[in-house]
Amino acid sequence: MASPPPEDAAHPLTTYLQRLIAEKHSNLCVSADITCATSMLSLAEAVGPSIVVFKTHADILAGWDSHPTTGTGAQLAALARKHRFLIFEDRKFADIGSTCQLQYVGGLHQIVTWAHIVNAHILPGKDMVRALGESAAAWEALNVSAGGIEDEAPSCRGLLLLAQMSSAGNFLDETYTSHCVAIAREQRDFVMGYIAQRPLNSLPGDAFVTMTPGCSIPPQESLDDSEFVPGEEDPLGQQYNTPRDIMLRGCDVIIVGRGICNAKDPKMKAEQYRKLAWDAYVEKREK
Ligand code: S5P
Repeated sequence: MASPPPEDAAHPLTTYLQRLIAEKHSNLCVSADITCATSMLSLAEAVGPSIVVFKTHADILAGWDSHPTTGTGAQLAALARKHRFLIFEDRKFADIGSTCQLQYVGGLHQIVTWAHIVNAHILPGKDMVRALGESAAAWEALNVSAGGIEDEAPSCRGLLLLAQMSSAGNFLDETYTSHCVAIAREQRDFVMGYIAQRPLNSLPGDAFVTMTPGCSIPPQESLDDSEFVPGEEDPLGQQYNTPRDIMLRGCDVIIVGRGICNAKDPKMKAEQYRKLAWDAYVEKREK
């Protein structure tokens, strides 16, 4: 990988994401929590204009086609270029460095070839973050030498550290979160930000993006009954806040799964989330 960026430089994907946010008036990441590869692609096509990030769980998808140029990953990458969004594979790496490298580049999904962003738990320690970064750098070099595909997005890969989780009773306490922040600062050439419930930037050089799951619209504003209630948990301990609350905390992106995937009209629902989050984001910036 190229020499590390200056202390206060944001990761190129973070800079690009901020540009997409400003140009698309969107802080929305739709999480494709559905189990069919074709439906996942249809969802990306439908919500593409309203989003800045499309999050996948490749391992829950039936019918994944691993062909390098015509398969599911390649088709999703084409949709990302068409609608201008980043692809985030929510793989939550959590193994030793060597195994994580294999999981990132190999197997059925070959994640590094189509996902701009992946995420990791830091439980195994910081060498695993370095290991993923090395695999990303190897892919970047290969892609450049192969001529790459013409793409407005930077041809590099980024990592989000899971610094805080949305589920009730999780064990990611403040000490754990502060270790995430330390690792992010140390490896900022690859780490672009956090999955967290609030922004964690506190030093002048910090330019990490914050993406926040556990987001739902209050029932009185909801156009259908697909949502969970903010302030309450789903039956399995997921906790929700409103797009407005999350944006007013200073987070950059809301992550919404079932609230949009299970809606009668996901395209319309995505627009509703986009607008609620964007209005609150503007309000926060003007404060
Ligand atoms: O702390 C977290 C981290 C993640 S990445 N809590 C989460 O819910 N997620 C993911 O966000 C989760 O895996 C799911 O894909 C999505 C939230 O889905 P929803 O249906 O509750 O909106």
